[in-house]
Amino acid sequence: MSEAVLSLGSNLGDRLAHLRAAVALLGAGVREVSGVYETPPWGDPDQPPYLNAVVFVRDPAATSHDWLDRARACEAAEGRERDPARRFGPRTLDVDVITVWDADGRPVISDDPELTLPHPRAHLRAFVLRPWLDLHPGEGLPGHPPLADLLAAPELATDVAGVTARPDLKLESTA
Ligand code: PH2
Ligand code: MG
Ligand code: MG
Repeated sequence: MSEAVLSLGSNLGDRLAHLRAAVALLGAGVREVSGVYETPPWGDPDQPPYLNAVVFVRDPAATSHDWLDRARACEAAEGRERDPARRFGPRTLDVDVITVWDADGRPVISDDPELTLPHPRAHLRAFVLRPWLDLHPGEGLPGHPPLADLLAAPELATDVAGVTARPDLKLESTA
């Protein structure tokens, strides 16, 4: 069994539709979804604002790389194009594997360049940490202080202030 936290982001086209498509494509593996947040672009300021959310997923059979494959399949389905000149540039859909727990509930630690776990920049990203706080945060980001403490760090104050809840937007219909 494995469990994972995935981060969803979109800043091109119908942003909410892209995030919802990811939840639909991840299917029965999705156990919890966060609220949707409007967030200023991080890492490359010259692009539109993002919608971000976080999902908690579980699948008895999935390995860490299965989560990566599923994340990439979601991105491909939503027409994601990669611009090698802009590492943190705009995108229809980005699905990042933030952290994975194995069958024994232990965090997977990996320096595989294809899938570094936990995600090496998640602790710097209010657009990941704040939506995650909506979920049962568990132990949070392995190897780091609790989510609330990370969000309270002075270095993140500007980013945290820019993260705006969008309760008018929902990832899943409640019907
Ligand atoms: N994703 C990026 C780069 N910058 N900024 C925000 N606010 N949200 C994102 O999801 C995001 C970003 C590349 O993965
Ligand atoms: Mg990303
Ligand atoms: Mg990505």
